Amino acid sequence: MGIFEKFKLGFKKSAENITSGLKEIIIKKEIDDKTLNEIEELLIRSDVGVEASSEIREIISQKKIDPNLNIFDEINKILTEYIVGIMKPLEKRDFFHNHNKLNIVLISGVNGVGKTTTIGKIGKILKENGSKVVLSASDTFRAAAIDQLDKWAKKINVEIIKSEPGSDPASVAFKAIQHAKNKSLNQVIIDTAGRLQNKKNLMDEYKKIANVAKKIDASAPHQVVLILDATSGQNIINQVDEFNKIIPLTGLIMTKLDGTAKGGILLALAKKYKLPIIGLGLGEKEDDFQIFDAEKFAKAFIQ
Ligand SMILES: Nc1nc2c(ncn2[C@@H]2O[C@H](COP(=O)(O)OP(=O)(O)O)[C@@H](O)[C@H]2O)c(=O)[nH]1
Ligand SMILES: [Mg+2]
Repeated sequence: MGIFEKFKLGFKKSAENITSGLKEIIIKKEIDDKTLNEIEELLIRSDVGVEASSEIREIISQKKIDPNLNIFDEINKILTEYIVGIMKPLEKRDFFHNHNKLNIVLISGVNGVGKTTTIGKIGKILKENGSKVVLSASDTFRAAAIDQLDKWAKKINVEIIKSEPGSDPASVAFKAIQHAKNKSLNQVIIDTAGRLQNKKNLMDEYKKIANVAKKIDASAPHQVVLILDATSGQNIINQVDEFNKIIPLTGLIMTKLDGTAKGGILLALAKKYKLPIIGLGLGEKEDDFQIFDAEKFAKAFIQ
């Protein structure tokens, strides 16, 4: 199965919701207020957010769809155009390009969202694109976290800088960045500990990592990427707010889209924050990752 088929399959539940919902709603040849309300409600139930849902309602009502056309197809077209219009500007393919200069990427997110796994996946793509990658095992909170990143480093065949469990995460990052400079490596990807929001000391450590990076390179961290778990529901919005407050985010990656009907939340996020979307996680394996593409997303979401 190709990655796009996997992606479509991941979105099957979300898409089926919308498709069968629309088919039930659109039974007449014209779109009246009742139908518009029902479409709006369906979209809200699919997690695309109140704002986007009401805008889509407005666009459909203004459109004066010719009753001789297939109304269902016309509405799908409007939805696709709307999604691509909002999300196309948020593509960030250059994240994966080899810029041939030191690029320090800080990976953030609460516990269990998929940070370490995602580092393995993006590290692999960066390496394939010619970057020289080093991972920084700055989640020193648990021994297992260091081992997990170590396994990924071996699997994708990149370097890793690590220290004993319980050691200072910022000093590990410092060593990783120094190592990159000494060896002319150009991508440093820093793993961090989760459960940050409600643990002040971990939040302080997170900030300290960024400050230490700045000491070596004033423009660092060049990327601050928040990892979000698609199955976390409305908590996702809080997580974006909280992390954005501490160090401004430069991009998002949403994981676990393979196991949920909640894919619509990505549109709500796009609408609310306009943060670049780097990619989507579609499973636990190294290639279960899709670099974000707005058209593909829309196609999978509407089907
Ligand atoms: N189904 C699925 N599982 C994932 C995905 N990304 C990560 N996981 C799993 O989620 C769990 C937590 O991932 P981990 O990378 O350790 O999260 P971290 O605590 O944020 O570093 C692990 O069991 C991963 O295999 C994904 O895109 N899809
Ligand atoms: Mg981890």
